[in-house]
This record gives sequence, C-alpha cells and structure tokens, in this order.
Amino acid sequence: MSAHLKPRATATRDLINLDGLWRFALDTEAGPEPWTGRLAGTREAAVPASYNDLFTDRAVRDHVGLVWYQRSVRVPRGWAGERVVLRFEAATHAAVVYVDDAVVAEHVGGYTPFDADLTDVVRPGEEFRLTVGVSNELSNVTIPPGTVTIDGDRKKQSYLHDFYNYAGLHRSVWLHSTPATRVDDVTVRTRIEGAAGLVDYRVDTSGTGSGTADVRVRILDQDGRQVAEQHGATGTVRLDDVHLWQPGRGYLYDLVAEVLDGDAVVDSYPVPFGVRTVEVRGTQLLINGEPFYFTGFGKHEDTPVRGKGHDPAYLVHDFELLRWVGANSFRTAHYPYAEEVLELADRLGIVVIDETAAVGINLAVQGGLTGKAPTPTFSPETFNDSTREAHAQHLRELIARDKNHPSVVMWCVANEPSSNEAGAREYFEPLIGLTRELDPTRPVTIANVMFATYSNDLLVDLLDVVSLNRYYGWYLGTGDLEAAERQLEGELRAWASTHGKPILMTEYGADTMPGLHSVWEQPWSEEFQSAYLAMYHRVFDRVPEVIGEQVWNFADFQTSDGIHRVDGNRKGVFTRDRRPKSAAHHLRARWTATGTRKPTDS
Ligand code: BDP
Repeated sequence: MSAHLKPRATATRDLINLDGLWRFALDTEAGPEPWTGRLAGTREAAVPASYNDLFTDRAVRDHVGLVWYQRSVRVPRGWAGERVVLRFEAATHAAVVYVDDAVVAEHVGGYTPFDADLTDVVRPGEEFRLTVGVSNELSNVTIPPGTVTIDGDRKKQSYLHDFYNYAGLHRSVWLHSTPATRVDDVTVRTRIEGAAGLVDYRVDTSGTGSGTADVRVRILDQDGRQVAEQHGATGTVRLDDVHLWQPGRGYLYDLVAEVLDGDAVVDSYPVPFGVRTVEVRGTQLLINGEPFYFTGFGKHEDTPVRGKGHDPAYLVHDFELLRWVGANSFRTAHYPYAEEVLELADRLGIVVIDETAAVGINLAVQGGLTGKAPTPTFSPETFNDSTREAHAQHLRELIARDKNHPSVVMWCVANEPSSNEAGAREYFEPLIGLTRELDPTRPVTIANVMFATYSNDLLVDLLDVVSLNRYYGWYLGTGDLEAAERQLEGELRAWASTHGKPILMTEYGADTMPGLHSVWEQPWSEEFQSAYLAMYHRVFDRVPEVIGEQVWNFADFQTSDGIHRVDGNRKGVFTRDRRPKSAAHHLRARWTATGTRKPTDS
C-alpha cells in the first residue's frame, strides 16, 4: 500500500518508533520460511542503516538477494478501535513484510515509503512478530536498473550507477494509529497576490462512509498562532501580509487538517508548508518572482558504517557545512532522500532539486567506456514499457510524498539517461507529462549526460531547465583547463542560442585526494580541484543563461570497486568524514558573496 502522509503524533494519532537493533540474517542462512519463527543465527543489524558495512563478513557486504530483518512489536493497549498502520520510510530496493505468518505488504522501490494496514491482523495489547525480507536485486525493470548474473554458486550484481548499491532498512520504521475516519492526504499549493498569500488546499478523507465528512482547515503561523480558519475539503485561504518562504529564510506555516463530527474533532493532522512561487520565465528561474541563482552541490546519502542509512547527526552537520560554505541549494542525486532531509531544508530555507532514482537508463555510456558496440538503451530486451511503468510508479510515490515541501523547487526525472538515442522520446515524454500532471506547479528537468548535445538531445524541448553534467578538464582532456575552458564555454553558448532556456550546471567536478598537493595544479591534487572549479566559475559568469552551479559532489562517497575509484568517488569538496579540501575555501569565498543572485548581476 503506498503512503502519503508522514506519520505524526497528533491529538488524534499515536506514533511508536521501531528503530534500533533487529535480528538479521542472509537468505542463504535463514532457511525456508524464516518469517515462521525466530530468525536463525545471532546477527543483529541497526535500523536505520545499510547492512553492508555493519559486519566484517564480506559475504554480507557483497550479498545479492534477500536479507531478513526481524523484531517483535507490541500494539499499545489503548489502540482498540483505532486503525493500526506500519510504515516503512524506505526498504532498499524491495520488501516483503510479514506479521507472524502472514504477508501484510510488498513494495518495490528503495527510496519511497510504504504502509501496511494491520488493523485486522493485530490486537491491541498483544505482541506480534514482524519479519521483513529486503532484496537488493536490480533488473532492467527496476528503478534504478542493474543486472544479476550467476557465477558458479554465487549471484553477482552489476549496475550502471556510480555509487555503492547499499541496501537494507535505510530509514525509520513506525507503528502508528489513526482514527477510522481520517485525513488521508493533504495537498497545498500557494500563490502570491501583492502582500497576500493564497493557499489552495485539498484534503482527502477516508472512512467517512457514504456521507461527506466536515473538513476544517486551520492555518497557524510559525509561532503557533491561528491566522485563518475555513471549512470544506477544498478551497483557498487568503493570508494577508503573508510571510513568504524564501531561500535562506524558510518561514513555515502549518495547515491543520481536521475531520469533524459535529463539534468533535475526529482526526487532526498538521502539514507544514511555505508560501512561495516558482516559475521559469525566459532564461531565468524565479522564486517569488525574483531570479534565483543556485549554488551548492549534488549530494549523496552516504556515510561511513551507516552507508545510506539516515543519520540525523550527519543531516545537521551537512546542512551546517552547506551554510558554512555559502551554498543555497542541493540536488538529491540520485534518488529521493529521507523526508527528514526535506523537512530541515524547508525550515532552513535550503532550495532542493528533487531527483528520482532513475540513474543509469543509459547503455551508451557503458558501451563508450568498454569499447564494445553499444547495446540499444531503449528496446524490449533492455529498458522497455515495464521499466517505464516502474519509473512512472516511482514518480507517483515521490510526488505524493514531497509535493508539499516548499524547499523542493524542481523535479529531476532522471540522471544522465541516453537522451540522444532512438526511443528516448517515446520513453520519457509520457513520464515528463505525468510529472506535470501530478504537479503543475514545479519546473521539470533531467540531468543531461555529455553525449547528448545541444544538437542531438531529444528531450530538451520538453523540459523547463537545461541541466548539464559536464567534466571538461577531467574525463575529457584531463588536466588541460585551457582547452576545457574553451570547450565548456562553446557548449554552454550553443545550448543557450539553440534552445533559449535557463542552464543549470548540475555536475562539474574532479576527483581529489585530500593531502595531495602540487604547484602545477596536477589532476587529483587539491590545487587542481580549486583551479578546475575556478575555471568553470569564470565561464558561468560569462554566460548569462547560466542560472546556477552545483558541484559534484558535496562529499566523497562509496562506489563499487574499479580502477577509476580509490575507496570510492573522490570528487567531494569535503571528505567522506566531512573535512574540507582546499576547494571548499574557494567555494566559500565565492558563494558567501553570491547569496541568491548571480555574481555578475547587480
Ligand atoms: C556523472 C554521474 C555521477 C558520477 C559522476 C562521476 O551523474 O553519478 O558519480 O559522473 O563520474 O556522470 O564522478
């Protein structure tokens, strides 16, 4: 069952967090039907965390297939008559959930939440055995894709993305109650009219039988003072003298959606929201009518030991480093991040480009790197209608979860697909259309790969912003920043003059070993990284259509093993443990002066 509202404790809802240590076993050790009893073995795994780096056993790290998590859960006595729901914020990449001996949920997609309604299978006051099988297997019809091969008695997995395929229960697990008659979903969209904010809202309810429930919405300001109240499941609330949500100043209101039975409040659920607009006009992206210049990074959810497990300490520290370095934005490369990340971005006013997990819809890159004739990316045997349907479902779940976050200003439908290849348009046009249908308020983009040029890209006219990932001076012409400067400028100007759209640099960067220095600015040295970034910045400042710069990457991150990687990808401006390389100081000087306006704009 897909999920909309994040579980919260409210006057009408209780919430229990199930994080901690769970029993853990690989499918190869767990025996048949491991959900029917206590899991074999003595391993315990932390939730939330990737399981891969927790243990010293390589068989766990490299495991391909299912792993099992288990714990017992007691339903509170007081929940009689309530709906009882289990919520997984993320199980990467697919999960099957058992309560005692029965399947209660299955979900595919590693970065979006899902629910299991347990109302009819558990009893208040009693304990149940919760067992979850989590699979890390990827295929041509999963998002992201991958390939599993059999090598003797082992399964091996390869994939087309440049980050380690961490898996497991990466985010919190909750047990919560809701009233039977309840708020199911809330959608908030905002407009600005002079000094007023217009809040268009829609509240979906369930369990109200054939009668229509009375819905009330109350708007509270950041100090908790009620500033508006209105009845009706849909409507528009006007907020005079509104406090706008601004980059760097994340003012939030709460929309409290209530289901009433006479005077009694049957259910109550608050949705934080900000009043702001986003619009692409000409070659600019406007937030609240003002041109916005993006500074920041493509990030990853990646930390030592935890892998992709959500960690509130790293969240706070990463945002603190963003502030320190003067960044005003980031892209959730290459998958939706934990919702807590967006909530903090909402509060702090950090601007987010929200990306799907569709990374690696591209067989041309692999062909190019191995010298073999490329396999077509879009074909019945490779990425096909079923892949596109999985991608569509992923978009539905992403937009359902993130639609109300003011920090999110743009959807990124994919990273570096083969958008110059036959079939790209047939694959992507319906997905871009679906994104716009699900959310007509935000611009849509795709992070473009270098092989898809201003003259052969098949998707650019469908998108609002041209987002480019480019590595002149690194993958192309390594070390020759003079040539790179000419090529980069030439390409940016060609996109600008051919397509007349705003251009956002969503990736540019160079692998850098911290502590390696060179008076000649040699590749891999800290000096080279700074010189490389400075060169890109000179070019951005000369090309008026460039609306922002997001360095690849915020921090070093783990990848699969390979001759191009030294314990992972080293393009971080910070190391994996978040220490600055010297380029951080270059960025800090530029971005603290930039704020939200392009350095060349006065
Ligand atoms: C880009 C990808 C990104 C990689 C980066 C790199 O979008 O995921 O990590 O290249 O090679 O093509 O560092």
